[in-house]
Amino acid sequence: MPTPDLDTLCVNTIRTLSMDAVQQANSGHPGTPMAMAPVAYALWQRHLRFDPEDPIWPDRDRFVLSMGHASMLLYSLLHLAGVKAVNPKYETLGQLSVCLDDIQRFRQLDSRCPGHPEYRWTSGVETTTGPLGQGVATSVGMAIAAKWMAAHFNRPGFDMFGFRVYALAGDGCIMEGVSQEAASLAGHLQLDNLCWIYDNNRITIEGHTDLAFSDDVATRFIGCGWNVTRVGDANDLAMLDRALETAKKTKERPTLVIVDSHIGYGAPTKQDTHSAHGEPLGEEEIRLAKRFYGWPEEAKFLVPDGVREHFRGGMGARGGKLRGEWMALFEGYRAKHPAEADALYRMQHRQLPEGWERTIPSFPADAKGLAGRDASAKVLNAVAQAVPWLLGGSADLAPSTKTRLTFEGAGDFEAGSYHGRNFHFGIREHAMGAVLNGLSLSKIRPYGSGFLIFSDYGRAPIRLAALMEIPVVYVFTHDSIGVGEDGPTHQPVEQIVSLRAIPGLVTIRPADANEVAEAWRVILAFRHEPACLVLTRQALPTLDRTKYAPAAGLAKGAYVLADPPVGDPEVLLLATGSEVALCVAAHEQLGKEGIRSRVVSLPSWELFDDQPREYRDAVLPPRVTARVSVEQGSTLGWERYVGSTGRTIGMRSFGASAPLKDLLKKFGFAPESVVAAAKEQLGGGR
Ligand SMILES: Cc1ncc(C[n+]2csc(CCOP(=O)(O)OP(=O)(O)O)c2C)c(N)n1
Ligand SMILES: [Mg+2]
Repeated sequence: MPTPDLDTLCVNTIRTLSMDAVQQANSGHPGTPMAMAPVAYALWQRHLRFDPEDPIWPDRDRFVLSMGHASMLLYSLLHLAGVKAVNPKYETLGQLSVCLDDIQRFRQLDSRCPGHPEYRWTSGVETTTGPLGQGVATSVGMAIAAKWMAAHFNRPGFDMFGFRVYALAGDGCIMEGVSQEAASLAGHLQLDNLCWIYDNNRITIEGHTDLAFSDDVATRFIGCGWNVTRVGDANDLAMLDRALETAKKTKERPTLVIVDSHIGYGAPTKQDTHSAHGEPLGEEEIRLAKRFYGWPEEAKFLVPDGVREHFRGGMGARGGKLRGEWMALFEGYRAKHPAEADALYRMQHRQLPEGWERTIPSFPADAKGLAGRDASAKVLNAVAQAVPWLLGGSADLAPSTKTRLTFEGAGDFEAGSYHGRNFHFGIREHAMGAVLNGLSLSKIRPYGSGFLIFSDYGRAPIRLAALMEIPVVYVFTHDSIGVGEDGPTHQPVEQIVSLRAIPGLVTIRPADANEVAEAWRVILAFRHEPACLVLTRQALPTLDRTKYAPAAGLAKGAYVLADPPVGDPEVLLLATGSEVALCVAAHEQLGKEGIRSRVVSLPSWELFDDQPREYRDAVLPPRVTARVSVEQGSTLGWERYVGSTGRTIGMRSFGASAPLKDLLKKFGFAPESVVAAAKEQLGGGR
């Protein structure tokens, strides 16, 4: 049994490291690490199945610090537990993930201890947190992943998966709507492997929570099907133990542990005040707090003898043993179930099964054509059979987005029946995004779908996916005024350009069924990029690829689809998605009038901008300055391709509710408009 003194010593080391780091950085949040140190300590040291020697062991328990501002709590733990660094090739390195120097350079350039925890930058950080509520919502995705992976991979005698997911939440996390969406989903799905610990300190930035929050949180969660338990004092390690044991024993319900704590615990004047939240304590306050802890008052960044050893003997020994057993089990699994073991390996390394691309269909030319969403349904259903860990669903719009996996055995992911591959996120776009992140962080290949207009509802997790460099796939349909009668509330205008503005996110708006197929080929090969596939509701002609260039050009983001039969082009017509066919029609018309135009299909700005200059100049020759872009969305940003003298045809207002043909006329999306713009670009004289 660990002696109580060593426990207290460890807890106070977490506290003082956090205070010292924030003070040295002269920025950060000391109060919550000071208050929650015993809670995190009890969890890590006595419960978490985590081996510091291998922080990516697949069946490890997950720990999410949803109140990312308390990052020093996590960094102190990572350091004291001796968590090792992992490189981008998923190799565990000998060195520490967070060394004392990183802590001393908290919030400084290149330190492994940035202001908020960042996945992929600091090993042992399971997800990036900071935007409140995201962490807890993401933890639901991780818990779902654990359930699915257990259902998919476990075999008699081989319990390969059974990990639990813990998240620490603050008042802010519980106030944010996304946590409610996620909690509702978690309760519905009966995720008994999930435990949130709510730091009920009643303090946020502006002061006491009485200012803005009077929910009965316990009742709220009970209403969502959760098991709720309380710990009246964050320093009560025995009670914390009991609560965590109860959580483990609870079946068919997630658990919320409400812990009453004192922000800035031990700080003589700042405890229980909001000034312990977002600013350094100050040297004098720190001295007095250290005195209260029985700590050497002048010592800084002190890790007393025995602390690291105590972590090693507790969490380290337990985690090491568990991981060793798992590795041995995996060897047996590999011998007995080689195909599953191979799948597991590929999944963990973000690889796909051999030959998966061969399942991608191609589509014959067809003037009547196919809606982008219908083409996508065909491609998705083909590739999903080759990639068993490709799973996803919709925020209640699968019949419209056509993302349902319909083949034999695909099934539904439901409470108590966790092997299905079709998810039902309910009308919860925001939580859907966070759950997708949690699935992807657990190495499942997830997709989520909805109407493009509602991408705004889930924008925060989309942004985080890009920041974390995880390959989440979004299928956004009903991508323009093409929606027609539903009107301006449902017609996206500024959504595509706002998604393009997110660094690292790849957006693709394909022009026809074969571009949709190529888009899936590109997207599924991604290992570190999230992607948005932007698709039409209405039919698009399937272009005759014997006449026009192959759709494989999509992989480069833009390609020359059609050129004049003879001579160099004098005007360039650039378009994405449904407007490509429009430009093709204009091109044919211009040709009849002796005007040499080139049609460039430009489905993905991001992919195109990544190409070498020679390729970009070959597609968009700099000497041809007569240029027209056509996209049924905001024109913002198209200047980068048409230049300051080019013409942009797009949306400069919201749409309207009417049949599509009337909208096309009203907003100027007709071949004649493109022809007229092209002529105008050529000086009007032609
Ligand atoms: C979505 C979001 N909104 C606002 C903020 C800014 N913010 C950071 S911490 C905080 C207060 C959080 O209070 P609480 O969760 O109770 O944490 P505590 O002060 O108790 O540590 C706010 C508003 C944020 N990080 N994320
Ligand atoms: Mg609080």
